[in-house]
Amino acid sequence: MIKLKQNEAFLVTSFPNLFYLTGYKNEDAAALVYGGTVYYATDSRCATEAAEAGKGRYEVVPIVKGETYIGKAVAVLKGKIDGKSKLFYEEERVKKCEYTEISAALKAVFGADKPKLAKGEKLFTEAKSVKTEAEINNIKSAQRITDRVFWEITTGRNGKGILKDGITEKDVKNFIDCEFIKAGAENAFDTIVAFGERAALPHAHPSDRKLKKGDCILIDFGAKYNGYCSDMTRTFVYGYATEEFKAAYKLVLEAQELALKTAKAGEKRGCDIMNQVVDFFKENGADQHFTHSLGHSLGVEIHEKPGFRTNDSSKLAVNNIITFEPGLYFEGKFGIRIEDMAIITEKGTVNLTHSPKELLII
Ligand SMILES: [Mn+2]
Repeated sequence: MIKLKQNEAFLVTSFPNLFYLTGYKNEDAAALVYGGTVYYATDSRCATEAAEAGKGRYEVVPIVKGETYIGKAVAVLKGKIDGKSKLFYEEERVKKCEYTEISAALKAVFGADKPKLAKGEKLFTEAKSVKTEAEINNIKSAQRITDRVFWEITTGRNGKGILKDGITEKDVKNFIDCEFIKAGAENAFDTIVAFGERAALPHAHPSDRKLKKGDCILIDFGAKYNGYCSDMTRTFVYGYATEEFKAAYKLVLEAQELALKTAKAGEKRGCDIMNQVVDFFKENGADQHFTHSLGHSLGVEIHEKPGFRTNDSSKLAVNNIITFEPGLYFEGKFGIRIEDMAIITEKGTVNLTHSPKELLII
């Protein structure tokens, strides 16, 4: 939960942060955090259900005709704070028209003695980066579903999985997305399935490309469970693997294991872990094929902070959950990415991803 001082309040308008605060899924709302209470302004379509769901967690303030979510949430503050106080808002998410509406609402409620608007995004970023036990359990459940779907694809009850000559990237994507729904989950993001040379495009959109012997198969996917994301990538081969592919695969796996071994809470920064992997690829003459960052935090959103990026100097903390996803991409030939999620601890990392990583040949 975000931490505020006594004379501070926070107006929340973005869906991810509303969900983070309330655990209730609804885009048409605004929330006001003040004095340890979350006031949730929504309309009559959701007010009854939201009040039921929010017992003990937030208080619903229903809007009536002519009122707005923002106006109603700001009005909660009347008589509570004044011109010496701060009202935080989400400066990285609020649209210009919403900012104008917030300013107008403050003026309407407080007149000249209105609280100052202040940038508050960092309060959410920091709070969300440290996962609670309940959040960790949701992410673990999401990953369990993802691991199971990977098993269905590659092995399944018949021991052969679903892959065969002529199956398309779209077919595999559809299979994954249906399995998520059957498991009571949804997609954390758009599933990526890429065969052969298309795997050299790190974020390929699934196409009608048919599977043939000698293709690599790159699948980047994740279930979302109770609103919490998982994220995993596996690359394997259909039929046979070339020596070139095997060597590159070994390098990606070694890079990932190196990062998983090095990351821990305390002095290590996101950029340190990223740079270490870049250096490792450099020593092996492959750094020009590693074209993206090494990883990102995730939770109610698929991309959160901190991350393993050259420009992220934030220190890793206990109960961050971050992906470790090095990749090497060879245009016109193949691409390889291996992605796990791990919890950061004082001693190191605890991997939440359990699908096998030794090179799989199907
Ligand atoms: Mn990822």
